[in-house]
Amino acid sequence: MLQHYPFTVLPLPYPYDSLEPCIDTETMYFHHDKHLKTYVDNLNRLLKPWPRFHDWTLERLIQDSRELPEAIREDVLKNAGGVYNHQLYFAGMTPHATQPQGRLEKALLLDFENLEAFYETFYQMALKLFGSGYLWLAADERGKLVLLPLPNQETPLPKHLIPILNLDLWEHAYYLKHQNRRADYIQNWFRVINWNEAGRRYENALLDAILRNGV
Ligand code: MN3
Repeated sequence: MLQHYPFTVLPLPYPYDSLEPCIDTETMYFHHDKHLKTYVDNLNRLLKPWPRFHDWTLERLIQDSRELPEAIREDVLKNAGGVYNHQLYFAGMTPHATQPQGRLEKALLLDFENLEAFYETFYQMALKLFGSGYLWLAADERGKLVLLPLPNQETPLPKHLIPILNLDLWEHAYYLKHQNRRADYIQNWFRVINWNEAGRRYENALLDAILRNGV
């Protein structure tokens, strides 16, 4: 994600209705065209009077937020997080059935024993997350996987963790179809995870670790 100001709403990588019946068309439309767009518009509005940040990527705005003027720091962080997290969430789903493969599959088996245990741990943590936020699958600097609940639009980046996959647990992500039944939403999301995209992100995380630490 090397975009910078002015940020745009990236189109969904699949049709709005293609995740049915797991995620309904109306939710996808509102979530992508309204919720994400609001974060994009807010971020552009905040950055407009500050040309020296116009070549900053989303990652940099989040990671180096301490360098931002205090007047806009918190709001930029919130809205850059909102854009970053939603782009990851939408890219992390697909209408095509996928399974963890390659190095990511090996890492999941190493850290969770088997895939069922991974899904069960993820499920329990996603159920428990209080209020609005995301549950993250992320990799640390040595490639070890961690599950991390974060509130609101926080991201794992400031913790030196590389995001692999995230589940949006704000009610707007599921309320229209599932109302208060978060458990059903989590189970349905499991069926549309884009493991190819997650695997690609994990490979890149490992590559970054090698480049950083030397072979
Ligand atoms: Mn959302």
